[in-house]
Amino acid sequence: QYPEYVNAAVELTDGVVAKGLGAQVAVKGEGESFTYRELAAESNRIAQVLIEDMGVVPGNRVLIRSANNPRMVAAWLGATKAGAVVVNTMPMLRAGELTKIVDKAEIGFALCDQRLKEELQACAGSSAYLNKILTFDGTSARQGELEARMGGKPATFEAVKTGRDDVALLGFTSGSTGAPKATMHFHRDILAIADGYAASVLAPSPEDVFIGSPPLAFTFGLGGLAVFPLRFGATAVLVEDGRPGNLLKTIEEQGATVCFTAPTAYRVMMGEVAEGRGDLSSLRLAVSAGETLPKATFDAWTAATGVPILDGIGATELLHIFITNYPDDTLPGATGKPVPGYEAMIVDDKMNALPAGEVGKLAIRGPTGCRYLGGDRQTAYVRDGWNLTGDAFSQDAEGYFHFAARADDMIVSSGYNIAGPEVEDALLTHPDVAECAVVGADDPDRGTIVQAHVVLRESVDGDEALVKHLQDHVKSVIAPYKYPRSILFTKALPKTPTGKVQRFKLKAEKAI
Ligand code: 3SK
Repeated sequence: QYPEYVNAAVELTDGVVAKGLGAQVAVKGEGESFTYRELAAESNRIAQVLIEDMGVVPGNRVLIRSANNPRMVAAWLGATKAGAVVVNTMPMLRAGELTKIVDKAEIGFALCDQRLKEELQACAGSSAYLNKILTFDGTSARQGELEARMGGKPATFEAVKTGRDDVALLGFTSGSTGAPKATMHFHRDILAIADGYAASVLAPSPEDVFIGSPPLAFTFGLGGLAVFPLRFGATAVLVEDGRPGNLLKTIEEQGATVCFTAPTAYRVMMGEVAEGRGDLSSLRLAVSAGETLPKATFDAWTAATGVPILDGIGATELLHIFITNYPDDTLPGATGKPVPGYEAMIVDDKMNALPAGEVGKLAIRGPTGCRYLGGDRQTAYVRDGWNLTGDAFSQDAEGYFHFAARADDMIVSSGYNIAGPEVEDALLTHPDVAECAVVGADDPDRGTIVQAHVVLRESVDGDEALVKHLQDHVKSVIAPYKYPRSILFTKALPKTPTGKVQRFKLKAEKAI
């Protein structure tokens, strides 16, 4: 579908200018905005600084460290135009975590928001690879080292001639163990997520205003808040503070039309709206991913806002969403059907397809399929051209896929297989429960018991009576043998920077 030579960043900037949309706002942050013409020029200047002043050659890896702001988008596009392989990193990472990434990907160059430079400098001090860091100004003041150098560069630049199959991006994923793994993505992959998922599910137009909370360093955010709006000449609104309160406020202020975030944020926002605080009526679509969207949340969101909410599942390995609900085809509680161009099947350990209704491993084949850097997980997770996502799913007779559990969220208790997320869904239907995570905990009698870590709604106190009440509630919603024999009340659940609950941390905690 793509020409032999294509540069994704050129397509997302100059390509849009060439369609006559140069004056349209491309990215809007708290301090500054760039039109498509300005974004093309900014990224051209950054590419020249990287090549001429820093010595980047095609294929070099360039790390970018920033919160979500227009400068980060320009830096990503500039490095991509320079033919570099970009590694976007989460702003909250510490030196030790950055060093693992830098060493794994042998990264020599970095562009870093100057407000975040200390941890990166500490990382450079202990890394054999990283030796050239240029800081930029993530605010609108243009006071960074990068901006000073950009001043001397022309606005035009002929991007490095990259092949459609040249690696453009390394997406890092921490998995459940914390050891980072990198997935490699080509220039064509970046375009394919927009031309596949976004075109067929979201149908964006230049009138759209995209917003959301996931960091651009997470490919969920990079797709939803940069690639998709830019591919269609729409506007991306970037917030550095992606917490639900600020997201809700900015949606209203900016008249956002498409939102990307996780179920937890949708729960908080719908609670505010239901109580008359905040207005989400500008939204035409809400995309939910990162965690499965429980039917209880789907129903409550729909009742409170009336905005279509589309659950989907993606993976850094496949760059973006590959199974989704559609605006005209949504089954509440299900993850949906494959995105056009992708195939999905449920398999056993030997890659045999399983019949409808049976829970097995989810295997995906499609245009953005993954190659792991260093081949670490290639043999175990990429089989016969299919990516094994590490999730347990089933497919029903109508073709909808249903999430059962992360493979490591299956709890075997007294010989019963219990999917932790199913117990979570049951708990979430109780009005006192704000959030919860269910794990297996060691038990001398049963081997393992179902243990729920529960965050209660404000003003509700957790005591023994409530434990019993919640247990009875679960027994009334799902098969009683699945009820959580242990319930622990907590103020907050441990989460990754991308908002996923770290169940492995809860497993390490002791039951009371
Ligand atoms: O579902 C996810 O967690 C995901 C991961 C990477 C990219 C996109 C998505 C939705």
